[in-house]
Amino acid sequence: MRLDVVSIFPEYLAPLDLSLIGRARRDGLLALHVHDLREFTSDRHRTVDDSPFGGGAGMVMKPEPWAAALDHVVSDGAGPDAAVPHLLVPGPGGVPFTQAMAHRLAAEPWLAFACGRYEGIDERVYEHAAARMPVTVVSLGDYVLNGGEVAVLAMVEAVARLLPGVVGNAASLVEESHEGGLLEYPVYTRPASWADGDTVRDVPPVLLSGDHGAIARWRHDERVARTAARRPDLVAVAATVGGLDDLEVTVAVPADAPELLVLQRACWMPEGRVSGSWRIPPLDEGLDDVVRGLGEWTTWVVRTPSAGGGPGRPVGSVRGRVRPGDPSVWESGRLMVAPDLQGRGLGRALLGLAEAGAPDSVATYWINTGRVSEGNIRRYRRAGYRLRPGEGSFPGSVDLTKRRR
Ligand code: JD8
Repeated sequence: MRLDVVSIFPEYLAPLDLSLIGRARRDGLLALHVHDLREFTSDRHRTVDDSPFGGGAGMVMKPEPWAAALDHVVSDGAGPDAAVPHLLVPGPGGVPFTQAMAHRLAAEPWLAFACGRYEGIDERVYEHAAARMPVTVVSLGDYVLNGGEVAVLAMVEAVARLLPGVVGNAASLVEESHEGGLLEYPVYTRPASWADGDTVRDVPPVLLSGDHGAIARWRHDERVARTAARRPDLVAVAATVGGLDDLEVTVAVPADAPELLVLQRACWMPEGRVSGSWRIPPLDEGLDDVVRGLGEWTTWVVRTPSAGGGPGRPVGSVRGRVRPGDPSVWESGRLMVAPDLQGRGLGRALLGLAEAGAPDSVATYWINTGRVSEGNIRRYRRAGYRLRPGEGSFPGSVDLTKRRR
């Protein structure tokens, strides 16, 4: 990959000589060219800025030096891999930079970055560039910096570390935050028992157990809990389903159990009727069973927007877990949508939410429903599940499985 950066402070990019990115450049895994915008000025004061038309505070970066600099980058880098670069211009008003964007950019042969300063770059420079190459205005986050250099440092590192061979063990790229929608799990190293002054701090015993299945489950549960606590927005995937705007998704806690029990009984009543038996677990269970279930499964509850400070109405729920004893299987269950809100796609979104919580050890998704629940069976088939032959895991039920892509 080739990277070009244009800035009036080229020394700002010096940190990219260091560490993994520095070594990757020396190993030829990527070629980084930093250009000083002032090289492309034509006056003896090497002027790059001027006062803004229409008045206002600060200065604006002039178009001519930028056009000359970008044209130089294009002529200097054009080659068999790419005729023009993808130009990325950092700006507080840009599209958010994300891990997903980093992956997309890492797949491109040539990126160029234009670091603005002052109040920004004359808007006609964006038009000049867009007439020659793809241009994306991108923001590092919802706060204001003094220029684009810091954003470029972060974006170059986030993209370059995804290039083959840059990060020694690629496996460590997998279970990171923002890969797979969950934040990372807590990490520990020696000593297993740390005497921190007069406080002894021990590593969670499961990590010393050698039981990789249990360790995978613990790490997954830590990721879900941490994500729910710190970034509930990351689990709000079902936010806008069938006209149900701004639904709030949280990981259920014991306080949710009474409402979940009500929803559960309401949702399984039809299945009880068609199966001719009320003795099915969701209808048989009491409040204690629901609370115990919250301890054995990760359960998500979807509520309408909280009005007047109190929690909104629970309109759906689903739970998921790694199958005890087999970390390659992810079990989803208790998929429920309030009867008056069924048929809007919330069930499908909830199933996706549960599947998204599966740790990397999982290769197969599993779900179970009543043998006579044609509606559920049809829905799960549409979601890619296959009916397993024979009796399901519970009397009168069927199992369905789906291989993880
Ligand atoms: C590029 C000039 C400063 C911005 C007047 C302060 C990105 N997430 C981000 N926050 N800020 C930037 C950013 C700020 C920049 C430039 C990026 C070029 N400035 C300007 C407008 C208000 N000053 C950024 N990515």
